[in-house]
Amino acid sequence: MSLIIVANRAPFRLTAEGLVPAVGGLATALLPVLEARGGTWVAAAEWGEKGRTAQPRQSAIRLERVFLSEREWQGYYGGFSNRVLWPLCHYFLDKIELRREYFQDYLRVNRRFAEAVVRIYRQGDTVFVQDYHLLLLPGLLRERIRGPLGFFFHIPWPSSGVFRILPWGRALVAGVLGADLVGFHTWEYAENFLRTAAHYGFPVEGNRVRIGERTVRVEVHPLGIDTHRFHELSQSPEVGAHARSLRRLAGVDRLILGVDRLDYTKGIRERLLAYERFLQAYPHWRGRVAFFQIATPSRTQVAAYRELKRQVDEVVGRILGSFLREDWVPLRYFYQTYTQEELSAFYRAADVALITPLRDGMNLVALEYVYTSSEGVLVLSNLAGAAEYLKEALLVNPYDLDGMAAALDRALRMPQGERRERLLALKARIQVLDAQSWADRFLSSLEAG
Ligand code: ADQ
Repeated sequence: MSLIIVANRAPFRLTAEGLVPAVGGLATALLPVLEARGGTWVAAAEWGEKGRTAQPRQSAIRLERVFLSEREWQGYYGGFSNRVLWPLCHYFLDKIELRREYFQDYLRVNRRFAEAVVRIYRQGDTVFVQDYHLLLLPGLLRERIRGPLGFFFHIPWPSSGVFRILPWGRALVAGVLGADLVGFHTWEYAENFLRTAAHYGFPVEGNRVRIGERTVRVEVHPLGIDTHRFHELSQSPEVGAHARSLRRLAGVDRLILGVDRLDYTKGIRERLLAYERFLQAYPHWRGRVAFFQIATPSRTQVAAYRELKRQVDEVVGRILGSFLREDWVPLRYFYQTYTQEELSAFYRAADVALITPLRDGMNLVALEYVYTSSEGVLVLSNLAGAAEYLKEALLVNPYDLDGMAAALDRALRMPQGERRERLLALKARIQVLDAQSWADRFLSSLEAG
């Protein structure tokens, strides 16, 4: 019996040799189980004409494409997923653009995904659906398949009062309840979901929700990282040499690092403002610290993301304008994508990681930093899912600029003994959250059902 994984995107890159695994949370977590059990990944078609028929190089895995018109993609992905659900679930209510056409495209595309799954489904297969792009899919599949059906939501499920802003809220919750098992990163999200379901009239008892004759289980399964891979990177001599060259580039005693997709949920602008305030309030650090902020280009078609880029560029320019000296560059801003090795060199070079999203489902960068660093301090937003697990980090409120500036000062002054102790405790917690064990835990619970 094989496994069918359904996600908006496929975890592959197209190369001259065909499709090879991409680097990333979902690829790491799910490709090994898919390869071990054999099965299919269903995703929206990408890579244009060239990639129309390419198949993954791993022989046990097949890719099933869902072909969408440009208009459908814009409405379903650019529209309902990224202009409605994404801002709503991260509590950015003023960024929501509620439009009926977006929902119609979202429904149409979820139906297309359902047809693709039904085409390849065989009795006894397990189906595992990913994330906010496909909320309606479990409901659409339930009528047509019998076997175990799981759903995992990777971003925060907001409080029911916020979710109810959506005119289609009930239909979306009923869609999710098509699954047998629904997973979230934290208890907060699971409880929010249960309250939302209760609000729409679905009976809730403990972690179970009834819909018609069926009972749906809701569980918490936090996703982690590939701990084996990041341990290797933490030991690699090449990565170490690159880390040393980054420190030479910084040219100061202490290096601070931020790494994010350029997304308004990640709190990049607020973090830069906090750094500016830190340099004002703790002037003795001037000339002795440098901040490297890496931002990966993301969703550049959406106006809110272009506006964010403008705002971040402006603050970067202002900080450099106020503080840059001939012998000191207080801030470097890298607007680009890196390989995992390159990113790890930044992690190893940094004395402090400032990971301060305004909201975040989990935040894997925080885990990657801790696992790769040997003496660093993690300053983490208490509004990231990861904060529920990483108790030994310095937790901050990402909206409180003074609080963040003070935490940065404390992190930079922390004695070596305390840094090591906290880091060891954090590494132990992250080991338990390993990405592959996440997939095993979720699937065994689903199949034990
Ligand atoms: P994201 O919002 O993308 O994921 P995150 O969990 O931090 O956030 O994952 C980002 C990944 O991208 C990390 O593995 C990181 O290494 C990589 N990355 C970031 N910047 C990069 C760069 N410049 N170059 C190369 N790689 C870069 C969503 C949710 C999260 C949730 C995950 C998984 O928003 O809350 O943790 O899914 O469920």
